[in-house]
Amino acid sequence: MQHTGFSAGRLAWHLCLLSGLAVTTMSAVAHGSKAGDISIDHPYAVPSPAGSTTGAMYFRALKNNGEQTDRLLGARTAVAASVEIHRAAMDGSVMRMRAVEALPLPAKTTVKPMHGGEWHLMLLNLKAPLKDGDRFTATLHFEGAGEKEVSVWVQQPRSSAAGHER
Ligand SMILES: [Cu+2]
Repeated sequence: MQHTGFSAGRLAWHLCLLSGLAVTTMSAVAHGSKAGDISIDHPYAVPSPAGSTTGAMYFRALKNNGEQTDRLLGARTAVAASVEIHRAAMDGSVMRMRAVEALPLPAKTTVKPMHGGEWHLMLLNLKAPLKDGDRFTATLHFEGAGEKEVSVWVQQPRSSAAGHER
């Protein structure tokens, strides 16, 4: 599914565009957890724009400490009707994002699915706006590591994947 062509997607795309501009220092305040071999570093979401029912969720990092490739297959949360994994890519001079079936987590590798970067989780049909300072739980589904419930912090973007090494 392409984002372009329906209004919710356009708003969500806006969100990504705007958040990509904010490149400052990440706060020292963070949280994390583990699911099997996967270290889940600081799940967060950005405040949803007024009038939007779409949100975007990120991680400061997902690190696969294991010897086997794993994949994030999806997530569910009470705050949204559904969650999609989205990948952004340049299409000529336009950034487009589309739903993909999984976010690959190669063995012994750290992936940084931060805002402004290649990956995010799109929260569709939010039950209520996501406000700065909110926290909500989401259950992540990894192919190898299984399911893990995490706390997601809603915050204004403080840094971005742009310019970070993978
Ligand atoms: Cu998206």
